[in-house]
Amino acid sequence: MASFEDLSKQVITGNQVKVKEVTQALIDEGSAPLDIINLGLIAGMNIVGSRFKNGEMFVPEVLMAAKSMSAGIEIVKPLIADKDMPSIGKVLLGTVKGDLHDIGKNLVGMMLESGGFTVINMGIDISPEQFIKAVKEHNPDILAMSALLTTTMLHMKDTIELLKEEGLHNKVKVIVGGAPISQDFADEVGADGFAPDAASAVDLCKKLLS
Ligand code: B1M
Repeated sequence: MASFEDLSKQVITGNQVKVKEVTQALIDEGSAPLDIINLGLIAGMNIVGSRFKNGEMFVPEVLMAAKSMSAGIEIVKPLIADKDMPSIGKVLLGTVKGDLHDIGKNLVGMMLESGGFTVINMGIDISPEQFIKAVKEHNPDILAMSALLTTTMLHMKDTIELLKEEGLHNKVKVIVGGAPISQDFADEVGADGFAPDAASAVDLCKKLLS
C-alpha cells in the first residue's frame, strides 16, 4: 500500500518515476488530492528545504526534487481543478524580477484555479514593467506576486509604486506571498494582503473580492 511517507521520500531522492508511481497509487487507493500534495509532495520538499539550508543537499539534487514534486502535482492537478466552475475573479500571478522560484507560486495558481478563479500565470522573473503591462492588457481583479529571496522581495514594492504612478492601484488588489514575506512586509510595501500558503491565498482573494 502506498503512503505519504513513501511519496515524501521519493521527492527527497528526486526520483520522478517513483513519485509518479506512488502519486498514482495514492490516488487509486482513494487518498484526497490535497492530502497527496500537502502530506506527501510538499512535506518532502520541506525536508529538501531544510537539508539544502544545512548544506546536506546541493542545487542539482534540489532541482531534481523540485522536478519530481512538480511531476506529482501534474498528476493530481486535474483532480482538483474544476475547469467547468464559473470564474469568481481574475488573478494575474507571477514571481518577481530576478527570482526563479516557481513551485510555490504554481501551487498558489493551481489552488486558485481549483477555488474558482481564472489565473493568468506569467511565470518567473517578472519585472514591475511587465506586471504593469499585463495589468493593462488583462484587467485582473487581483495581482498576486511571489518572491522566495530576500534580495528580490523589494521588487514587490517597486511594482506597487509603479501601479500607483500609472493610476492603476485602485483598479486591482495586490497580494504578496512567499517564504520571506510577512504581514508586516506586506503592510510596509502597501499590498492589500498577504497569504502564508496557497490555501490561505485562495481565502484571501475571496475575501478581497467579497
Ligand atoms: Co532556492 N532558495 N535558491 N532554489 N530554494 C530558497 C528560497 C532558500 C530559502 C534556501 C535556503 O538557503 N534555505 C534560499 C533563500 C534565502 C533568502 O533569500 N532568504 C534560496 C537560495 C539562496 C537560492 C539561490 C540564490 C541559491 C544559489 O544559487 N546559491 C538560487 C537563486 C535563484 C534565483 O531565483 N535567482 C536558488 C535556486 C533554487 C533552485 C533553482 C535550485 C530551486 C527552485 C526551483 C523552482 O522553483 N523551479 C530552489 C529551491 C527548490 C529552493 C527551496 C529548497 C524550496 C523552495 C520551494 O519550492 N518550496 C527553498 C528553501 C525553502 O523554502 N525551504 C529555497 C516548496 C514550495 C511549495 O514552498 O515556495 O515557500 P514556497 O511556497 C509556499 C509559500 O511560501 C506560499 O505558498 C506556497 C505553498 O503553500 N507562497 C505564496 C509562495 N508564493 C506565494 C504567493 C502568494 C501567497 C502565498 O500570493 C501571491
